[in-house]
Amino acid sequence: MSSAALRSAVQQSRRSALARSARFASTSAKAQTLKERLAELIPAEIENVKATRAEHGKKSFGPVLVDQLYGGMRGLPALIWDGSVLDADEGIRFRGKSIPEIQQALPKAPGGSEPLPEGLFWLLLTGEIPTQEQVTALSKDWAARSSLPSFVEEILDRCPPTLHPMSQFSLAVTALNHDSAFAKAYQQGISKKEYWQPTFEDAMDLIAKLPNIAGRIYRNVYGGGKLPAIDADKDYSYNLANLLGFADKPDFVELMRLYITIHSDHEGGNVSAHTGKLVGSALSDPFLAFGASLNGLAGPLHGLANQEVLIWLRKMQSKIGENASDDAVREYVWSTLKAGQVVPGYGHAVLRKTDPRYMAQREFALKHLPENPLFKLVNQVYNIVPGVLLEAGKAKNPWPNVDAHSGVLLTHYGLNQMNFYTVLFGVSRAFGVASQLIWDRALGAPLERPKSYSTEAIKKIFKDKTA
Ligand code: FAM
Repeated sequence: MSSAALRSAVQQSRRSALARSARFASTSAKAQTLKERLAELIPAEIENVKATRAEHGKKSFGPVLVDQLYGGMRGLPALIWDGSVLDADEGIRFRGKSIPEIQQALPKAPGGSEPLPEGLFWLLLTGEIPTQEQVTALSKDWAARSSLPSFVEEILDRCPPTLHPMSQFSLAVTALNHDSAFAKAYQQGISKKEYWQPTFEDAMDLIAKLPNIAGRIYRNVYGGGKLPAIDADKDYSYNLANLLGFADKPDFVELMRLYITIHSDHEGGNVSAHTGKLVGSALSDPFLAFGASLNGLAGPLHGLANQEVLIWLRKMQSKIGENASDDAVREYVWSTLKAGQVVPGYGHAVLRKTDPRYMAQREFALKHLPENPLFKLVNQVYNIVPGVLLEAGKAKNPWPNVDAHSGVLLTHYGLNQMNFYTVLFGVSRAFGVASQLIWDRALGAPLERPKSYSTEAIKKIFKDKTA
């Protein structure tokens, strides 16, 4: 590197250090909207990315093995995702903060003890803990944006109740593209530099409208009468619970706050997050991008696992009875494996320890429903499945993931329609996908286009190579 280039790199790195310290300083005392704060942060982050690329851009991240091409790209460093990073042993950190840390640090509802997802969204976008006032303003903003176009309501009302709730969810979210601010601005010739602004508006609209979509699907499919109106003086999770018909149970409302927070984001490589980012990279608007995320989340190896866990537990109970012995449970787990099926709620593509999202839900259960028979069964299963999976010797991670626990909590409060569970996961996942979409447009992330190879091409490439 020439001395001029070195000087410029040092200056750049100093500038970026300054930018970072400003970026992660606590939110200024002046009340600001999320959009105003973002507008302040974006120029510094653009410089930060430039400096990082200047410093590290040509460095190797290690070898790519042919096995990774065939093996679902496990461990392949391939994406930038700023909201959260997943450690195989420790689990998820949102902007550097663990689940217990955000449970402590994020603002709560009056009288509540779980974090408000509004605060988590602010954290994902800015890296900062918002004030109570800022979180309340976000609740109000989302309430004001929450209504659905009547044609989207009609689409949902015309779906047969036999159509899976996730398919209905994806249809409705995709149809919201009708009013996309980004799609409209693009047609009108918006400059690249401004992309993030209509993306932000769409992302806010998307999140705001999800309770009305989820509530409408729930009531259409399972009954429960007319959908109540969103209450602008209440938080997002209260409104979601109310639309589902459970707001009279304060613990359920608290559960929603915790649930949305911990399901919001799990770095960028998981199917729903990566799909959203990939589709968004074609400059498809946030509704189209998140509709695609939902279709990935609806798979049984991903978000549908929360439904599958309950179905599996119920099947087990009908086969071996309630209060079955450990031996009977163990035998049932083996029979699942021998039938060539997976034990839902166990294993993970990245995690190698018990998922802290499982632990957060377990702690909630210990506090609110320690005597629940299904919770006791989940505990019994927790004590048995890892041993069996280890003995079977295939799964790299024998420990439970987030989905092993969520259904039990929902069932406890009477939300026992299992095929609705992934819709709640979807509402939550919008927080993570939407915040990354905003940053991708702010930072000018390019179209994703990795390289693929045929098996013949692989054989040819390595024909005469020894290693
Ligand atoms: N039960 C039985 N077998 C399992 C297993 C489980 N829970 N987890 C992994 N295996 C098997 C896996 O099917 C594979 O078998 P084959 O070699 O015959 O293909 C082998 O063990 C090696 O798999 P791995 O490397 O440990 O896992 P992967 O990274 O390929 O897959 C999961 C990860 C999550 C798809 C897998 O663990 C699984 O199918 N778990 C059950 C479904 C589930 O709970 N999914 C939800 C994951 C969750 F966190 C989420 O996304 N919401």
